[in-house]
Amino acid sequence: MNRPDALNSFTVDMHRELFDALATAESDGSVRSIVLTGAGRGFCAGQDLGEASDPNGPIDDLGVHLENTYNRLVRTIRRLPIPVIAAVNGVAAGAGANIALACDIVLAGRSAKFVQSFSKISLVPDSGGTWTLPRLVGPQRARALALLGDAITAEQAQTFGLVWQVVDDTALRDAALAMAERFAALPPEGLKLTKQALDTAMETTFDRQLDIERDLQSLAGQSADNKEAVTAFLEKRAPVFKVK
Ligand code: T3D
Repeated sequence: MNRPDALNSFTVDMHRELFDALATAESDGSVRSIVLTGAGRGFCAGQDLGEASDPNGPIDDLGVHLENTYNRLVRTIRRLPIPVIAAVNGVAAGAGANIALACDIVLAGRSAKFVQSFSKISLVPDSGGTWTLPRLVGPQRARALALLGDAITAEQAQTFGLVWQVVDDTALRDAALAMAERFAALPPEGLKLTKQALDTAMETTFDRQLDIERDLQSLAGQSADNKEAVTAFLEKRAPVFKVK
């Protein structure tokens, strides 16, 4: 995200550019993971409030706008067959916080902050926040975060379960790229099916999830990636996965 002067807050144009970039990454076929981060001192301050309140601007009804932009973005991130890493390099506010939480792995620089700033401007947490937050932090913390709109530090966010790892600010970029390289070295089919399994797990019963694991494992077991990984293990050599 690259509007550093406005803390990478989203405009309609920025949504279009990010969506195009994700679509290109997906259709390329050789892309094995994505790192989402912000230019400058912030990750993302959510919706550009100047654009949202401009009577001559592109936004009329917020619900329509949400469906066409943030909902489309977080749905895409969840549906992508490759891991998406959020490298939260500073403040992540409003939709910016919840876009980070929609990613598969959240890394944060030590100075990062997470703010559900919606209540301060009389809006509802969006971009999946009302779904993601209680599942990640539990109902009590979710309510406090969403209703108070207090900023929490990267360390607190990690304690709450919002963040996988906190690293020094100067080490964040390298940590995110190193993780992306780790994903690039793993067999992609298994990662894709694992994302699918984890996505359904939050909404289903234990019994139904066992059925889903069985079906996805059946697909995974038939994949060339699984055969190559197991053969390489038995032959004591590094696996070579084919780029699709
Ligand atoms: O469908 C729909 O559209 C609804 C969707 C809503 C999604 C949402 O995300 S709603 C929530 C929108 N975001 C916010 O309410 C956050 C607003 N920003 C802030 O509260 C603060 O800026 C931060 C806590 C994020 C950071 O504070 P601080 O002190 O580190 O920075 P700052 O000085 O406030 O901001 C730096 C610049 O970025 C400043 O511009 P300037 O004065 O240097 O020219 C500021 O105006 C600009 N900026 C920050 N956030 C936004 C923004 N400009 C436009 N929109 C912003 N959201």
